Amino acid sequence: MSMSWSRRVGLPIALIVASIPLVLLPACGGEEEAALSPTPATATIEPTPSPSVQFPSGRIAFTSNREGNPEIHVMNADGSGETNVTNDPATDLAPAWSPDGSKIAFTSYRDGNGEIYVMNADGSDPTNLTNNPADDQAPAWSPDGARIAFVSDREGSSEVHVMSVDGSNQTKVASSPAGDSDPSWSPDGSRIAFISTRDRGREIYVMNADGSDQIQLTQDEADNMWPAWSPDGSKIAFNSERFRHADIYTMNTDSLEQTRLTTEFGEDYQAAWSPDGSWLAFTSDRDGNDEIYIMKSDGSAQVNITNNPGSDTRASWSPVMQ
Ligand SMILES: [Ca+2]
Ligand SMILES: [Ca+2]
Ligand SMILES: [Ca+2]
Repeated sequence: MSMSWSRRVGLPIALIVASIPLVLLPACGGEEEAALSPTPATATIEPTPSPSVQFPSGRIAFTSNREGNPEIHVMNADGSGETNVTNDPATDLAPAWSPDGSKIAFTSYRDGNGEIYVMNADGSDPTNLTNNPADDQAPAWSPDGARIAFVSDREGSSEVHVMSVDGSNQTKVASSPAGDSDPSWSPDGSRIAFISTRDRGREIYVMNADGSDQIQLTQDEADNMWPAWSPDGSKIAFNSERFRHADIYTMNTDSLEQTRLTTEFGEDYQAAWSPDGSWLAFTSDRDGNDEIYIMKSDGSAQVNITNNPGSDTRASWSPVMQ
């Protein structure tokens, strides 16, 4: 009798017990649960920035899918005044400001494959610069405004290319059988930092802008990605997964000494410098989905400035303070 009872109710009880954590987790709603949850259920929680944080000025472009597909958005550096400037049904991502702040280069798939586009900062007059059937992406504007570095797989593997801002003179500058990506110019325009997989994982390298004198800067078991040269040239910000999750680091370009800036649970990546070098924008999913954060360049005052359930990534800070 008891065996029969337990057989009959054993499965339902197990199902009920198993379902309790699923029911209770969203109701618990603490910060730890929110950070651990893969869903954006708690994305509307407002951040609680320190009242002492004085937001920097300037504008930040970023990629967001909050309106249904990836678009370039522009906002003030305190998160206000956010505007979708591409408004195209295709995927638009990876904004890069021109040095004078008047234009934004970006990657778009509106023509069927990745192309480098440039538009005015208000989104007007988008123009395809690459016009190549291969995948062209990850634009980076040279500090003198004359050239744009980008990544293309038009000859097989992904390689760093450079072109004039009108799309002419598209030239491969770095070549290896491995994939190279994520170019970032030094502020004097003489060198380009980039990522390569030529030494197993992803590592950060620098080279002269013509591709010569390639030097490996990071060498460890973790992936090191997204180099961003500081405006004074003294540091390269990047992210590394050496402590399991991606964190933002800076590296002194002379001593190669590294400083870890983020320690929160979650992925912190894609650092971008403010024009005066005192702030960094970056992407973090510590609040449950990708958001743009800013922090001071010593890692203090980390604040979520997007607070949107969509995916908000790839910040680029306008070089012009306004
Ligand atoms: Ca779009
Ligand atoms: Ca293309
Ligand atoms: Ca978001």
